[in-house]
Amino acid sequence: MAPNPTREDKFSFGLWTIGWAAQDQFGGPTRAPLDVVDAIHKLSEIGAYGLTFHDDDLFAFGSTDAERRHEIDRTKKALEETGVIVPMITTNLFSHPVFKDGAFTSNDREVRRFALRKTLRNLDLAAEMGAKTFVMWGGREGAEYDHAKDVGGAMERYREGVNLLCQYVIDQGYDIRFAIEPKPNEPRGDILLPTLGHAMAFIDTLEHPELVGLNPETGHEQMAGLNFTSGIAQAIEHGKLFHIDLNGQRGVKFDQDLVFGHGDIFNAFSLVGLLEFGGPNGGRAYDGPRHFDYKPSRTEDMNGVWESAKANMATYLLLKERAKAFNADPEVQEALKASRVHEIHKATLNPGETYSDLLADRSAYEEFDADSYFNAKGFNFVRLNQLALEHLMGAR
Ligand code: GLT
Ligand code: MN
Ligand code: MN
Repeated sequence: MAPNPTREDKFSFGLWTIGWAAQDQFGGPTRAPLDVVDAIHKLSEIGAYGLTFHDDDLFAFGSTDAERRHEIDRTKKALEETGVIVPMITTNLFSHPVFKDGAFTSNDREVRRFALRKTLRNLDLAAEMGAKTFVMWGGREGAEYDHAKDVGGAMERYREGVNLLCQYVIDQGYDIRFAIEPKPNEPRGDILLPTLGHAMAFIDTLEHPELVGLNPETGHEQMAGLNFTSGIAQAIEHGKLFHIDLNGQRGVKFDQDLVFGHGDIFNAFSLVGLLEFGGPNGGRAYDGPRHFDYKPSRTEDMNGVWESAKANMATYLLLKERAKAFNADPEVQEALKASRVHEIHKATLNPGETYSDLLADRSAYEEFDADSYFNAKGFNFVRLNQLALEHLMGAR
């Protein structure tokens, strides 16, 4: 049995996830829309602590100020009644036809200016709702055809846009940081900032890199054929894991947005171990929301929607239990030692050692027996991985 989630677990859900009416490219909705007030009450009941949303999830694009205010106020009331919070807000810069060639990087300058205005307005809402993270998923920033987009120019415009948003947050005194969410493709043929690595490099070129980090989505890294635990570990090492979207994906194909763990469970196991315990023997690596960005399958009715929401949290908590047991197992500790995993923390050079000292060190080269690695000195990684699998399966 999975433990019951509590607020301390910091589980949050996008309104667009549990509220997805299940329309897709090939068919209309199979479920009725979910009202935000009902969503908040139900989330509270099942043990989640947060709700997140796009501006357009709460009030339709083009709503009047009065309509907008009405929805904001009834959302705030439900939040007060339940104690649910809004840890993150994001802007819809992808649904309306105006964004068909992107938002901050559309070839059309007027669209770019409109996109910035829409985002600035949504930053005010984020501040009003107390959201500390502002996600930027640029799903329409990209192209289908190489000659249709001057990528260098587009990156300049992306940078110009994000720099402006950072300046606004600073000038308003908002306690908000940005988190860029990479995705390789879909809806565009190729999306700018397709992976965590691309986004990290981009962030380092901004005027206020300290205000901008990452919102990795596990499934998006897999869509690029990448190992998300490794990518997220590199984001942590770079000080850039500001938020996370957890879900499931089975291989390199369309964005499935399955329940967390319903894709590559092995990778999910190592990720939870990393987030909660920093990997074997490490400290807690991430303290922010555990945000599920999944789509309850089109086959499900509302009961199935809530079962799948609970499944995300249950899977996470089960993996956390398993990761803890894995770390505590003396056999695992021995296997880690045999695999020399901890030795990576020892600097390659001695304190103060220079390349001249290294060049003078005969034991490092002339006397070093490289051939002794042939047919001997294995790293025992498979044994370690089997122990991980046995813990994951509850066999230990
Ligand atoms: C959209 C996308 C997600 C992003 C959301 C934030 S919206 O559903 O597929 O991955 O996180 O804009
Ligand atoms: Mn996705
Ligand atoms: Mn996402």
